[in-house]
Amino acid sequence: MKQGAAEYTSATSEGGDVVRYRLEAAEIAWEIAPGRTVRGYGFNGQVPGPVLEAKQGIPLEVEFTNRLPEPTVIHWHGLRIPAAMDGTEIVQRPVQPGETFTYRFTPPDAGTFWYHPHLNETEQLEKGLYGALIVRAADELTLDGEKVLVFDDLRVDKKGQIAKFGGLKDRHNGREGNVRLINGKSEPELTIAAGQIERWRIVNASSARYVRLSLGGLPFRIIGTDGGLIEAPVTAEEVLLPAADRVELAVGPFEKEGEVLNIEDLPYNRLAGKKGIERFGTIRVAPRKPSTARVPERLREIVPLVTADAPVTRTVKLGFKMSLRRGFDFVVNDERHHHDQPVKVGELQVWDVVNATMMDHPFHLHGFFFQVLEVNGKKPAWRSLEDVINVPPKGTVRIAWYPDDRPGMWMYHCHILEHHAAGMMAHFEVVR
Ligand SMILES: [Cu+2]
Repeated sequence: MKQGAAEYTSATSEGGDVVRYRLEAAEIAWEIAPGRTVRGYGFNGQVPGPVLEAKQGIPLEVEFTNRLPEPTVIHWHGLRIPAAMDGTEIVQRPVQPGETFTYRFTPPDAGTFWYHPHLNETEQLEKGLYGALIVRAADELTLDGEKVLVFDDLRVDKKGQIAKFGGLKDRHNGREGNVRLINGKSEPELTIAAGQIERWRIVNASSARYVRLSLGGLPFRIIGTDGGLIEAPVTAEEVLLPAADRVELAVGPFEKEGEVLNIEDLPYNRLAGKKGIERFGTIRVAPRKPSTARVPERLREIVPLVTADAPVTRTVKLGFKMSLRRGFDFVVNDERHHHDQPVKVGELQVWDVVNATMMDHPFHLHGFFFQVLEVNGKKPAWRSLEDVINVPPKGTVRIAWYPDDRPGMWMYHCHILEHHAAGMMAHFEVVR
């Protein structure tokens, strides 16, 4: 599962260390399985793009060159960085074919993030433009090993190529695939030594698929989500990853050497077509090795943003609307590509995200973490920092977030890429 290294330098400049990468997007022959190649897009010739390793509080520079036949921009999903570096079409002119743009920012939080285009996403991500970005803390929790696993699904047609977009049906349901990939490969085998515990950083880069992840039905410990570590490990046998979501797990120890476990996506009905159990890959338990890993009982403290029943400052309604021209639209507050009210720096936000439709939508806020206060009136079992949360059909999720001093244009949207494209998005300004 080794991913090719990006060009990487950690150079010393006047202000101290800078981590530098060079990324190039181009058309590639993407080998999804031995002897099975599709025409796709890649960063530095590979899918996923290289794992970018940044350091918390140390500037990161990514010199991006677009060698695609179409414009693009690169969004740094989950990073709390200045608006101008968010990599969307509202904060920068798209990078045209042949052009180079350098992103510069200092990642403030340790965790598992990802990068992907924010233009023509339904095509560019499907073709393979995505990669993980790890921000490491100086005092990182290290276990016996680490894996970065980017999940995706791809719809391959009878000719063995990436299928053409499925029109209104895909626009409605979101495009799900018939080939399931981990790190760009169809159903790979991962290995972990018996007796060891590893830190697995997982990103769901699918266009629309919700991955209800199971590792052979055996328990694992959830240790982190979108915004880094949670307060204490949570033992679970499955975890739901809506499109664009991340989770960090402490996996193992497994006891039986030679055992093969399925990495599965369990049935989940997001009311856009049911699926059964589908396999993403396997885990082979390798010969036993000694373990020095210890998963602490306390991982971190997350100070609650809201202590009492804070008043709701905004309602965001995710909706569906018939349209004479387009058949239907997905909307926010009854509007496609909604222009929402500004938010003032320093003013606590409590938002009710209301899903007025009959299907799930993964709500994503750019550039800021939120805390989930309630899902359908119920407090979540544990506290976390998130930038993606599933809003169940006809349900309401109450979130709280704090606009720190990063004025500029920001967005929120449904991260089912087809719904975003069909209008379920909004932009708003953070003002001083
Ligand atoms: Cu949606």
